[in-house]
Amino acid sequence: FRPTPGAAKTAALAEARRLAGQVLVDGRLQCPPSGRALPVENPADETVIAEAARCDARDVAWAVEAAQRAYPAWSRRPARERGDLLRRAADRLAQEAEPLARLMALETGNALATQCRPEVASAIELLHFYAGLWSELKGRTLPWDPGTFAYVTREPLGVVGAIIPWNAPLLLMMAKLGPALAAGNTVVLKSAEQAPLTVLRAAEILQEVLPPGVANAISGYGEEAGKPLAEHPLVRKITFTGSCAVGKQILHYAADKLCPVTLELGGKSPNIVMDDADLEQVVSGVIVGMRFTRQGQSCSAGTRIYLHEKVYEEVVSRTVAELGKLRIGDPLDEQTQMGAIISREQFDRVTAYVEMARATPGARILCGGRRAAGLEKGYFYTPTLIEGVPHTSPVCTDEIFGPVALLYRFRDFDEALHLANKTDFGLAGALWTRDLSRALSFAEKIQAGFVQVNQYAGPRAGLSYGGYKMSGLGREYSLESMLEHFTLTKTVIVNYGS
Ligand code: TXE
Repeated sequence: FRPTPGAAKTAALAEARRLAGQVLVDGRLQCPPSGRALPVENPADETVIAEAARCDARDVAWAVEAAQRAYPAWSRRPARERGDLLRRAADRLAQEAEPLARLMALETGNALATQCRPEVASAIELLHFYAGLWSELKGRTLPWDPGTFAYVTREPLGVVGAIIPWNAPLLLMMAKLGPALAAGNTVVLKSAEQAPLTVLRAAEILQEVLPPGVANAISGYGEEAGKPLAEHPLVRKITFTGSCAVGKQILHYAADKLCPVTLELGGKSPNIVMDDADLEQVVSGVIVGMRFTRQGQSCSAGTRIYLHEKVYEEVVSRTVAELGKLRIGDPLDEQTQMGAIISREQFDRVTAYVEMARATPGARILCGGRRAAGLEKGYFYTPTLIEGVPHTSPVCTDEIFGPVALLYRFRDFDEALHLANKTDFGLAGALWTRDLSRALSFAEKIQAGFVQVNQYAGPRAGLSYGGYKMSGLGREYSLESMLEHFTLTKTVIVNYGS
């Protein structure tokens, strides 16, 4: 049974109001000590849907202390039991998938059908993945000096501080909680001020299965809640997804206490189409790559598109035609393929970049470049393709994080590769070709952490995901992410006498 958009919205609004003002700390939904609130907006109609908790340093300390109290028992629990609890938690999320997806559509503006449902499924898959990794938390023994027994074990770090953005709240929540909890850490997770409710509801569901204090979810602004969380002396690991600028600040906070940090930051990823590619595949792949079904608000979006001169005109005209068919509108409507940009601030930012391109000599807007017609309320922007923007322009060097992609024409592979690598970022990249040696050469030479040939999918459970250069530090979604970023090794040498 699928309710009408109106009924789905009413149900999601009721859920948002039930969660208002609260955080999930120490095993239950409760109001934090400060009792302050921040408005959460529906980006599709610009109304306030609920007042979420606006945590400050005192609230953060209160949550971290709860996580610290839960740590000894959780870390000592057999890894297999932790895995079992996480698997049951993932199963509970699966039972609540539809209301979670609706709440997400309400507060993020992402379309229910094309973005929110698939995201909930991916988040559950990711938690299942980490739940199954308990047997990988193993150490090793070494043949050391005679009469000694030497071994290396893995231990959790303690309380993890996790800070996430709004663009994929549930997936990013599980990308942090999954490896941290599986390895025996406890967590305080701060959601983004624009999208705290889905995370809070998911934390409440996890809480039905997990011991109190193991997984805490708080909300608030970056400076007020994120900074004290990262700086708190009991937080022994920080994992962050967000902008480059804040990522750098996080490193500064961590420096004072020498705390390890994982950063998943922005991107401006290249998508290169050779003249021997299957153009049918290319057109849909380029569109999927731009992530316009989530308004381009994805760190892995392929927003610099390099087309071989022989196929340029054809790919451009077919892509423009396909983008014109994208149905933009109410995120809760089953027919909608593209929803609203998260906030007025992001909408204005996207608009400013497009206007900068419009004013650039030689640049041409091929489609979009304006607010969606007939949708005066809400932050709806049309899918936008621009050609002729110089590689030195901020439109090309900055991550716009909206439905805007740039097109470039090239003559040969080396030129395309050179331009593709001409960026401070290095998160993702793709090449479309039937030539195997070219594909492998691209994989070798592209400076990016997530590389694809003849497809442009997002991260999936099991395969490492993370950036080169300014796109971040560390890897997520994989076994390495749990072992390398959420455990410490300890070497023990026992001299038992010969
Ligand atoms: O990110 P911020 P914003 C990029 C994208 C976007 C831009 C701005 O280009 O246009 O960032 O988005 C918390 N100490 N990405 O403003 O500010 C904040 O509360 C501690 C790429 O939303 O980085 C939120 O929880 N925490 C990205 C989180 O950091 C702080 C996804 C992200 O906010 C803080 C999102 C501080 N001083 C945006 N300041 C990706 N990699 O996918 C803010 N925060």
